[in-house]
Amino acid sequence: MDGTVSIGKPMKNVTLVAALAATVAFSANAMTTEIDTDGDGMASLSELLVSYPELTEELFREMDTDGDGLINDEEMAIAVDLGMLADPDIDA
Ligand SMILES: [Ca+2]
Ligand SMILES: [Ca+2]
Repeated sequence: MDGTVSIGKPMKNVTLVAALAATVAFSANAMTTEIDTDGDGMASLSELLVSYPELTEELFREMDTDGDGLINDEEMAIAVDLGMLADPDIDA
């Protein structure tokens, strides 16, 4: 007799957002004065293009998660963490 019972394995579904939120707390200094040239604490597309010439408007929109047209420190940290941008702290 084959008495095998198939039991579905519980899926561990950790949300990406929660993981990112924890990471952001440790990389709050992602925004640098090198990028934020006008010193308003936000990085615009044109400011980012100076440091990241390969940045596309499409990628910028993905980074701008709250859709205000500017990248704040948190959005910047997430973008760096996801590998969308190189870490600005690294000396080239
Ligand atoms: Ca700025
Ligand atoms: Ca934004």
